[in-house]
Amino acid sequence: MDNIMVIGAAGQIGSELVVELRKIYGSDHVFTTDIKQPPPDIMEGGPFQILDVMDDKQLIHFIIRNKINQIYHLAAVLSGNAEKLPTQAWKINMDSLMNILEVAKMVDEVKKIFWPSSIAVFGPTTPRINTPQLTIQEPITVYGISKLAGERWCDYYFNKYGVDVRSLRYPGLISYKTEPGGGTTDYAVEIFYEAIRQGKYECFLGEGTTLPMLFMPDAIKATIQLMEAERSRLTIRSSYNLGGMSITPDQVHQEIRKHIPGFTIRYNPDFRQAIADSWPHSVDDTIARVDWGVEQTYDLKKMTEIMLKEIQNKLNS
Ligand code: AKB
Repeated sequence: MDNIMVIGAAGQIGSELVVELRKIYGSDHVFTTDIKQPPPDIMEGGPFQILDVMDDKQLIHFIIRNKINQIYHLAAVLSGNAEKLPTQAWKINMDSLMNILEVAKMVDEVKKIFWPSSIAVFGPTTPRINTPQLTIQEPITVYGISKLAGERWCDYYFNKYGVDVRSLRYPGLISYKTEPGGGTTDYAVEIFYEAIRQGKYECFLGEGTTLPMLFMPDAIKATIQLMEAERSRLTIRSSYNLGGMSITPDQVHQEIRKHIPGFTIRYNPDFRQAIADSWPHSVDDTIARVDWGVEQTYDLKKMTEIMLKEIQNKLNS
């Protein structure tokens, strides 16, 4: 059985991915790390250690000591936060990835790496509807530039050193367990919390801003599917396009109103509007479908029902 390391286990993706990985590999084989404490089930359900991926010496010791075979490197500064501290965000996003790629190159036991990219690798000159896998990429955010550079490094390490690195260009991710922090698509999580807590929400994007979004169970399934795919089936070593539902704040508002009729929304776009306006409306993930069979199961209606129910339970407990 492989030993798996998850970096960023306290985050929006990590806190849910770990649960699924433990089901597959067994709790003792999933080594979770972060610079902050994760939710109690992650802390108590298997090995956890505070670890900073920027510290390359600590990182390599951890990997060798625990005989790690697969690494999921999920730590990153997201688009909104990165615009506030551009040079720091660049350093964190790039240096952490380079540390992982170097370890994978040096340590033979490390067989596979997962690193998330994002729709942020696209920019205002990219075709916005059904954005193809291969297209113009001129991102205008620090986050997007770091993800695009990261993709090129992943491809380079695969071709030059045979490092088996796998990646997805996540759209906005919607989930109830752990809230995201500092992203442009975060409104699509906040809106559910505020609908339940306050019955009203002030949205930092305009009502008609269309972005591709994915419900977390679909994102986790796609991530594990990609990591379990036969190496020979993978034709993309930068990062696979991953689709989702194309939705606007207004559509989410209307869907929530079916459950909470009095829910009101006010639109007050901030600096994140320009970021959202530079990203695709929808993404073509045909290559991922053909290569390893990705598919989405949740639409806005089904997701809204689950989000409201689960957040209500969480706030009650
Ligand atoms: C963000 O909004 O920064 C992220 C992303 C789309 O990568 N959720």
